[in-house]
Amino acid sequence: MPPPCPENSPLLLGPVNVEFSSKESPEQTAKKNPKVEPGGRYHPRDCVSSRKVAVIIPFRNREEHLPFWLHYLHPILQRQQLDYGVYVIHQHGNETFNRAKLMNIGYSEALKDYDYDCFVFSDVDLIPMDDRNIYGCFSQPRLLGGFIEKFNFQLPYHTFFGGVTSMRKEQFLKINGFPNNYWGWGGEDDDIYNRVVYSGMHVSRPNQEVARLRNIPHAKDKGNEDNPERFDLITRTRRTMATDGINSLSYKVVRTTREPLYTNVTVDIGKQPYTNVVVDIGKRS
Ligand code: UD2
Ligand code: MN
Repeated sequence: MPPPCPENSPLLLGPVNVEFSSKESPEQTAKKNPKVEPGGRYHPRDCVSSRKVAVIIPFRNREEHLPFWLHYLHPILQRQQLDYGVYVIHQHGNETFNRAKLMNIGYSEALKDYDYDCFVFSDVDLIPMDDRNIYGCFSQPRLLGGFIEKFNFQLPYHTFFGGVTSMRKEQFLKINGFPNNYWGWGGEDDDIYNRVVYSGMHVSRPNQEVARLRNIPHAKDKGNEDNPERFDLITRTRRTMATDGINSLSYKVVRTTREPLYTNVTVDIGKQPYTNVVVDIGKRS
């Protein structure tokens, strides 16, 4: 049996040049990463990694972004000497998007494959600019993408916990996972932040030099309109987090496929149980 991997990987290169003009097909990326196994699994061959990481990506209709993510991340994750798997959790159908619920599903589905002890939750459109930003877990939940180009490489606000985050299995269970009831854009990241703090933990971040990311610019998606309930919902996390989360998760897997560079899990997550349709009756004259 090979020796344990060193505390700090000797393979790291530091800054990574990230740009979104040249397009490489996933087939070409797969050829360049021959050690990545079907389903997007990898483990170092010459040492035993102590970091068993499932990377979870919530997904729908972003076929143009995923190839960039795969192209940049696979080489980085290998240089970080992680024992990892990549899970693209694909929301089936046209109902309103639900990022946080897809993350919960990713956690559950990944654990059916392997004894992962660490979960990285990443938007499909965010790419790290330095391989010293380790996609692993730490003594506190971690914000891996604190300094993003679209926010001028500054934290957008002190309690920001969106983009790319990581949590150990115990940390994730301590907060009862993520909320399942944020349909549409926004708020779910702040709810997750609340859960972390209400559970007696705090958010750690790598330093600003290392935790810089580029975002792939995009327009707003159809089916992920701003959630008008979000301001209200995030005031209630303390009450809702015990009953809404990984302990109340329900979904149906439509299909799981092992692609060369990732595992695709297509899921039926149901739909928002009710919508706040504002009916303007107007004034009758
Ligand atoms: C911000 C946050 C993000 C999340 C979101 C609100 C940053 C850097 N990121 O991103 O973490 O909190 O606001 O929900 O501030 N997606 C699809 N298909 C869709 C819609 C979303 O695949 O139709 C996935 C995809 O992985 C995407 C992610 O969900 O990257 C977040 O959605 P977004 O990119 O529209 O939101 P954005 O950029 O405002
Ligand atoms: Mn985005």
